[in-house]
Amino acid sequence: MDKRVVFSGIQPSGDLHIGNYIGAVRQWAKGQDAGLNIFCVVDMHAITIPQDPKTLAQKTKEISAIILAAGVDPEKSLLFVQSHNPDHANLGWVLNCYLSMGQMGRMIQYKEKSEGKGFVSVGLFDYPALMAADILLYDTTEVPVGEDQKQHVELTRDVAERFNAKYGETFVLPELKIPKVGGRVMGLTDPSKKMSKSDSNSNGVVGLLEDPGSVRKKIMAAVTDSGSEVKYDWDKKPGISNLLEIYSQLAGVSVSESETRFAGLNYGQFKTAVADEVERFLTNFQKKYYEIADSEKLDEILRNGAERSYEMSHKKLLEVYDRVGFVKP
Ligand code: ATP
Ligand code: LTN
Repeated sequence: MDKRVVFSGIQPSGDLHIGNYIGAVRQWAKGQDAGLNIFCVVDMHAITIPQDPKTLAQKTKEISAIILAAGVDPEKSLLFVQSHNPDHANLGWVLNCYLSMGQMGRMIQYKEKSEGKGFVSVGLFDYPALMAADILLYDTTEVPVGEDQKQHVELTRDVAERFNAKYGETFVLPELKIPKVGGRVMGLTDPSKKMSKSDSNSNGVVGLLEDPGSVRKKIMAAVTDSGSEVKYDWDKKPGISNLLEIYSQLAGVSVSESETRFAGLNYGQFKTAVADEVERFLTNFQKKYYEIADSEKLDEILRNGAERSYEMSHKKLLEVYDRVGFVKP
């Protein structure tokens, strides 16, 4: 049996964009034919910063449907909402007690998200303990995430090692898996910065549920570089290189194949071809999304995912409780 266990999570905050699709969600779908694949919509992580309750509920459903529309198949993979399985918070608490304030204070995400804020929750500081619990409950071997999550996966390995050394082999040490291509889709208005949900300039971001017509305008207005040749060269032509990557990822061809296709075209003609491809992709994607979002199946899939995840996680939680000396009820 394939012992590979893949676990990844995504927060139900903000609007998902093609960077999230290419760099994360689509990669999940691609890998799901081998091993056990578990994907979690991490609503408990989302409330580490203030959220409007109605929006959080709506985004939780929306992101779940997006994950399914991107090809994650509930027959092959598990998809569930973090707050539906109480084991995550319970193990998070235990792991809290094996993590030091010093180590947590060094987390870059915490520093970035707390900077300049009047109110910083203890939850934001403690975010990585809950993330470690998510991962360690399932004997996860691989965590496909972006570069920005590297430090959190390293912390997960550290706490697992510390626990194993004290109590005996309990947790499997997970490996970080950053996608080789598409790991960093850049913004359309500033190709030196990654496309990001929290970008204040929405012209740089292509939302997955955005009107394909207005996305077309954004692509046509995307920042290009000096010169006139369509060439893949991140140093000299970051704007063109980013569009070439987006095109090749969505059209399913290599970057060099795309370069050959566009040889001899000017920037305007090239952008029209990219806009056609993005528009085609979004139209198809949104059709699938609305079929799923409008059906009653979604709730059933999430309920089923939570039940199946609990069957696995609860065994691990009870093992941990036993190790630390909690008596059985
Ligand atoms: P924010 O900017 O608010 O932090 P985000 O757009 O970076 O949000 P996350 O929720 O942090 O999105 O990330 C969800 C997943 O999408 C992660 O695995 C992350 O690595 C991936 N991801 C985010 N932005 C990009 C991008 N521009 N290119 C490729 N992958 C991305
Ligand atoms: N911190 C991640 C989301 C996340 C996650 C996880 C990813 C929460 N728990 C477990 C992988 C495994 C983020 O912000 N992208």
